[in-house]
Amino acid sequence: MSDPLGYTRCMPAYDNMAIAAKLDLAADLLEISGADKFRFLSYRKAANSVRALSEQVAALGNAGRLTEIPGVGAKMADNIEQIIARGSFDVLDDVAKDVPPTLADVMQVPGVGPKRAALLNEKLGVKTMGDLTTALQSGRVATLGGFGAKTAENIAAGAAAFARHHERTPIGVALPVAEELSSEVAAMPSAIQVEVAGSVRRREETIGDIDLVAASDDAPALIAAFTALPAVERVIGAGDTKASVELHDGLQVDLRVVAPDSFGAALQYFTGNKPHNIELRELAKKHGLKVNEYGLFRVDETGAETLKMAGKTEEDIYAALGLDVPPPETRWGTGEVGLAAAHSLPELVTLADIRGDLQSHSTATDGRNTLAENREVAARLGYEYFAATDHALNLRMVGGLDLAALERQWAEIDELNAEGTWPRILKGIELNIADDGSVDYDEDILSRFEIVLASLHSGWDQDEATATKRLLTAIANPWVDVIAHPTGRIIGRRDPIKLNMEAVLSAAGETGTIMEINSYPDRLDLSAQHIRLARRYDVRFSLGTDAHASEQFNYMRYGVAQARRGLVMSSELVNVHPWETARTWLKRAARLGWK
Ligand code: DGT
Ligand code: CA
Ligand code: CA
Ligand code: ZN
Repeated sequence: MSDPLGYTRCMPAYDNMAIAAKLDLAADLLEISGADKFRFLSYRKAANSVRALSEQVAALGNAGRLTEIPGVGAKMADNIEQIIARGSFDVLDDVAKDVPPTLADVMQVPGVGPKRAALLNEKLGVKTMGDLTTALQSGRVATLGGFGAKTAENIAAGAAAFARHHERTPIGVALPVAEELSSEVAAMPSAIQVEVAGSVRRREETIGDIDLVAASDDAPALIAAFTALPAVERVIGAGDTKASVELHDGLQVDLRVVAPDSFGAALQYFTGNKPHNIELRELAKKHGLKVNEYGLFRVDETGAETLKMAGKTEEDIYAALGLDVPPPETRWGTGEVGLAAAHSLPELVTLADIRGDLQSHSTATDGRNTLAENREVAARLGYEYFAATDHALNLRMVGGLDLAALERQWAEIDELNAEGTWPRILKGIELNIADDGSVDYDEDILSRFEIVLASLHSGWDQDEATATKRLLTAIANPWVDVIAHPTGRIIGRRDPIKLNMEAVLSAAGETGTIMEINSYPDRLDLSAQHIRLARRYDVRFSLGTDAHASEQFNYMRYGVAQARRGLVMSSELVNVHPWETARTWLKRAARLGWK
């Protein structure tokens, strides 16, 4: 898909982190191969210097200045030049002929290490983490000379931990943890200011690790208090200004502490993402400035910092570069910096704009709470309305509603709505889109709902042409107002159904079929990329939590974040309007004379 903002960015294919990773990989493989200690340590040392560098190594390489990097001599400079040019270098290629690169992962497993990785490879043919798991399960690891049952048990525990840490964590798990930790750190006497940064602040769908940024006049005290928090299982590393810890649940958290006059710079830097930061750095350079985690500086011709121009707040950093502040959710490095420079960033939807939730389930099907209980939570959230969208007839396993059950629910809703001041409950339904694109009820029933959602609940293996035709049929149905969780994906568990999204979204735009942004944190469906695509076809959106329990009405903030990542303005969302207006956006409005 081309860049939706028509703005192309420019970043080196091998930035500092990528270069460092290649050097580290060579070090690991050399160590497994039994190479001389000085030899593999020299690669690790160079990797660390490259990572610590605030300038782009690739730019230094172009200027022939690589040997200025600490720990980088002529030979290492040649290696780095090769990485910049082709992504690898001769030494790495040579050692990789003898040692499979995937053994570097195996070596990292607690209880394995370089010597055992080599043995497992030589004796049992273990090359990958998968091989290790298989070998552990077969009992062959325990019988290997010098290992034994106890060692095998340790390695199995290590492998499980390794797998946990290398999986990404859903935002719905990471965000509450990050917020909780952030407030715990903020309450420490040595903390002046604390914010969540990194991918959590950008509200990515999944999170590698949590990043916290703090301002303090006594960084060592704050680091000590942080690493002593009860949630901490293990301190991975701690210095005077930075600590990495693993929590009991396996989540990893990085805390960076800076002086108060660098807080905004650090927050900006550690929020990222990396391409966004690289664009800022390039922009600063053009102005003869330098931006890093300590501030924005004027530099002289040798590159030395001469004057600090900003650092205390994030706004100051952007303003000094002539930029508006792009919302963290949009910091992708795909055009938002250009919009910020032109003062034309879109006014994105906020949680406060939302007047109602357009997907929820109750005890009538597979929800845990009654309509009245759901309504209590909706009231607490300040909503004017919410749609009761229980499952339709053909979803048999959850007791999809037949006409008699519908009539009962409608009577209950009428009674509840007659009580007055509460949020209004809308008579909705979540239809099933059958394999041929048809839905559960006839027109005489479909016309009686106030809002109708339709979604896929089966047929995940269909090929793209079949699945696309199926969805297009539902979109063409005049009684289908909203397509709910359009791709059916479950993050980390089920891939999206294969669809020609251009065809689906253009049809949605043409027919006025609303596309849901499902706010359930392991769905987040549409994806931000698909939302950006949909906006080009003038598609309108609805936000629904798909709550299956009343407290899940609180998931709305994940959907709002996803909408913001998709650059959605509140004018594009149906449920920012009072119901009297919102309902006129529905396809059925024309047939039912709603104006
Ligand atoms: P994650 O943890 O994989 O979900 O993603 P992030 O974005 O939180 O990545 P992380 O934790 O490695 O680093 C946090 C932020 O710090 C990142 O978004 C941008 C910044 N950062 C880290 N390393 C570099 C770097 O080498 N260059 C630049 N420009 N920024 C970096
Ligand atoms: Ca992170
Ligand atoms: Ca991190
Ligand atoms: Zn359900």
